[in-house]
Amino acid sequence: MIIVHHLENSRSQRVLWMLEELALPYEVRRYERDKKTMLAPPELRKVHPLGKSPVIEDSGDGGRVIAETGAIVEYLVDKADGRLGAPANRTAALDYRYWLHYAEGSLMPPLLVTLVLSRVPLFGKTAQKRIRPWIETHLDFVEAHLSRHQWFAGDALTAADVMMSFPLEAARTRAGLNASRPATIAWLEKVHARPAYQAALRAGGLYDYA
Ligand SMILES: N[C@@H](CCC(=O)N[C@@H](CS)C(=O)NCC(=O)O)C(=O)O
Repeated sequence: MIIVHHLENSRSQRVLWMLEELALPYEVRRYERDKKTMLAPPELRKVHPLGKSPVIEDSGDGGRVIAETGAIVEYLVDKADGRLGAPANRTAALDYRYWLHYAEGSLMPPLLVTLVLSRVPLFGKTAQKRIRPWIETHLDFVEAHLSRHQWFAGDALTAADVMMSFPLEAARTRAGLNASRPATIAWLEKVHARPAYQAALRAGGLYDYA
């Protein structure tokens, strides 16, 4: 059995979606954010030293603890004998690897900076304007890819799509992603319509991005 240490309204939602798609049994331990700071509660540090979410614990693997969404998602692909993993086609497999890393490695950082700046009085708004063009470049890049491909890594859903869901949801909620990028919006709608995605939302509780 896999225990998911899940923080409300967070990146961790992707792990629940992944588990639902793979139909692997899991249990959710929910954590609430501090209402003022929005940080995770200190209990999460007992699970992993960084005190962030997601973290999973796998009793089927001696209680092994895995942190970092990308590492968790790859762990689950292995556990499911490769389902939702890299496609056989070489180009699609390289796309798979690229987008899997791009989600947290390239797209999330400017989105996180803009979120943090939105909470900084006065100087925050001006600084946010400097970041905006970077985000626009990223969103154009994603739109160009999705206007040529059904999914991030070819013609079927993979873990790369799961990884890309949170940054694109966050971009839609707080960084101006809208109908002017129709392929990306269509992809988000297709994701949100999946029964496994909906089941994950029910399992996770509060989530403002879907
Ligand atoms: N790159 C890491 C980021 C983990 C992370 O920052 N998680 C956020 C949730 S969106 C968190 O736990 N924030 C609460 C905090 O920093 O206290 C991952 O994808 O797992």
